[in-house]
Amino acid sequence: MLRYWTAGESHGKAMLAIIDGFPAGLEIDAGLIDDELRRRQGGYGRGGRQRIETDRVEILSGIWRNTTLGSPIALQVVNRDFKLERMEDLDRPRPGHGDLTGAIKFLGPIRAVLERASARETTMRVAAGALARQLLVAFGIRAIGYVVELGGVPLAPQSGTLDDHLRLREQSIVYSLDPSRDDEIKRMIDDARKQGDTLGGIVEVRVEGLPFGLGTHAQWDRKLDGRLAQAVMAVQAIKGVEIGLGFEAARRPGSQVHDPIQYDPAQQNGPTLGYVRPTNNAGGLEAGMTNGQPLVVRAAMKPISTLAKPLESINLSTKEPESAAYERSDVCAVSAASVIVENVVAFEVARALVEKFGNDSVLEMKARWDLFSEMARKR
Ligand code: EPS
Repeated sequence: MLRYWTAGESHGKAMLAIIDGFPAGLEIDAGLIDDELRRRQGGYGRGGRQRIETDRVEILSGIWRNTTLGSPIALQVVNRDFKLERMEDLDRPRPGHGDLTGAIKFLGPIRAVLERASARETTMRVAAGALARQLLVAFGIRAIGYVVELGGVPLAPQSGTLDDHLRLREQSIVYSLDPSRDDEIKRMIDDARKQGDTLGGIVEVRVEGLPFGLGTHAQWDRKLDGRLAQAVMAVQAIKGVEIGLGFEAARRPGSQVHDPIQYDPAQQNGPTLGYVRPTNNAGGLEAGMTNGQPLVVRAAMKPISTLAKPLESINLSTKEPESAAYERSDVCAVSAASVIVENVVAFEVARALVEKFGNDSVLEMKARWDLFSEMARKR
């Protein structure tokens, strides 16, 4: 099984990830991991911390001569803002953060909880995902994440190819596919900053080139839709996950939801095997399995809970009402969330890929992929 864990506190020495079950024989480009880390640090609305950090991955194990060994891969990103030993505790929990609940649950300081609850940890989810997507690319599978709504303003994805979308996203300061709206969005984020407020939004991830049959209908904890929902929902500040039409499907009759099945022999060598669908309302998943269509996942991010103009809270020492604590933070991290969700989704897809085609070596996976494609075309 391909899986990973992370470790590290926001202002501790370093952030770490251990990736276990990664197949042997894949050439890895660490620069591609750094590219994703850099993107995660960007997007208009980030705070002072990102001017301190320049996240770069160090590969500590599992890779030899740029090639995976099949043994656990350890990744590290050093925190430049390493100051945990000198940091004070907080006494006024911030509504929306884990401060109050964590301090009570662990019977300890708020600092002990917030350091790990911090979205700094997503550095390593991105690093693990950016590694896993190199495996996907070896099979012609590509993912893209972008912002589709910010502060309540829709930024509708334009039609076009994945490469068109990559170019548009590159131009946008908030990683949307509609850079013409950037000025308006920038003003909105600036206003929120002036008012000591924060903004949330919605991000979308699209994965193309997926074969039929990743995931399974057969058991609840192996259904790919379920796994994606768990992985995405577990990203800091995410409050909702949708696949394909998502909640909108509940509002329409079945005839306007389900994607008709057609056959086009000209496409039988592509991921659809010729079974084309005029719509993709299912978002690439039926019964927890990929159906040859692009995977489409959306996630809703709440506004960051650290407010420069703090909300009402209680001083835990005196139990008297006081404003919540304020620590340096971001005004809007929805762009960063698009990078995080993109890489988290990529990891889950890679996990499902090795479950179907094996995780000993990339060579064996490729042979099994080819055999399956041939057999599936004849089905
Ligand atoms: C965060 C608070 C801020 C953010 C941080 C998440 O950190 P600091 O307290 O050091 O200013 O910048 O996010 C990151 C450091 C990051 O790399 O994304 C929080 O409380 O969740």
